[in-house]
Amino acid sequence: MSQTKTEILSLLMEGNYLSGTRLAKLGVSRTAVWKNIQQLKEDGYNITAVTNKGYKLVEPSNRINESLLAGTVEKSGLLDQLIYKKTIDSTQNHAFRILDQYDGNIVIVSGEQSQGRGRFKREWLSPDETGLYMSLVLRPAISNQNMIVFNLFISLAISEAIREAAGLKSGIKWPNDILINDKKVCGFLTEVISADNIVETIVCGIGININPSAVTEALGTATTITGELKGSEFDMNHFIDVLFKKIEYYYDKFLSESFSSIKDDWLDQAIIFNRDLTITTVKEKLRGKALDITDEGYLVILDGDHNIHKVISADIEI
Ligand code: BT5
Repeated sequence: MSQTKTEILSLLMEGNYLSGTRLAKLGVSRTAVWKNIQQLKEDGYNITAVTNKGYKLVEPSNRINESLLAGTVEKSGLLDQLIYKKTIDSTQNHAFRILDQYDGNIVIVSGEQSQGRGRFKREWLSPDETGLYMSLVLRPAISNQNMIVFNLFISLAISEAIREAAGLKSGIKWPNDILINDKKVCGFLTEVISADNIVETIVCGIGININPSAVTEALGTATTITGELKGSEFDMNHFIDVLFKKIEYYYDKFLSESFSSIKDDWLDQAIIFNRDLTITTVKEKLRGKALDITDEGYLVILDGDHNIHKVISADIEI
């Protein structure tokens, strides 16, 4: 991703006409500027050129694209590196392939995945240009024990971003889904590399359905942000901006504070309480109701025989 393209985009996003002279101050030739403008158009930006005035951004792109993401990563206090692929097997797999090649925190994003994966080798359907598929590579150096609540912070970050930027009432289905109207709009999975009881690397893969597709519709259990908006305006730039800011905010909080600092907000958005649940853990299948979540991140379940169970990871059917 060229620095020039990001700079041109941020100048255009300011909303004024950009003359050739102004753009040439970037230290590149007019031809290079023109080429970058063509690439931005390919990324879905509607840019016009008016004689004697210069280029103007008529409408920002509503597609997830490298230029947009590069600008976001540049502003980020959390992320040092963006890796963008038009298509890939899985951003999660790619993260594991390349994480030793870079220091710092990385985000890998792809326009589509041919082998997107969920937990327990399940599939994550990732059709072209309909979703945000990304993996965050983070280097926390915390104890394994402290890692347990990570998903709680991330789930709140994603759900808040959807609520704030899209105005939709999303809800957190513990442990790793975000739903709208009881249908899955986002799934994430967290994998770690740890040694001597210290988590060295977190690889958190997040899939968010943005636009409807036949593939996800066929699932029957999935939904998308623009599908739920039913034609109301959706600003992709704003959504990406808010999402990355929320992730940064809640990741900082995760590193410095306990779950109790966000528990009330998390409970407000959780949708697993006051309903009958079927909970499948590695050990057993339970039917019951969720009573609470502990500060350590355990979900407290009351089963039909009035026994209390504390579960750390499970699949939940609502
Ligand atoms: C998850 O697993 O929900 C975690 C999904 C993580 C996907 C991201 S995308 C970027 C990164 N790269 C990857 O390869 N993966 C991550 P799980 O809880 O196991 O849910 C999987 C189940 O969700 C499937 O069995 C389907 O029932 C359903 N599903 C599959 N694709 C879906 C989609 N696009 N939208 C909603 N539900 C889907």
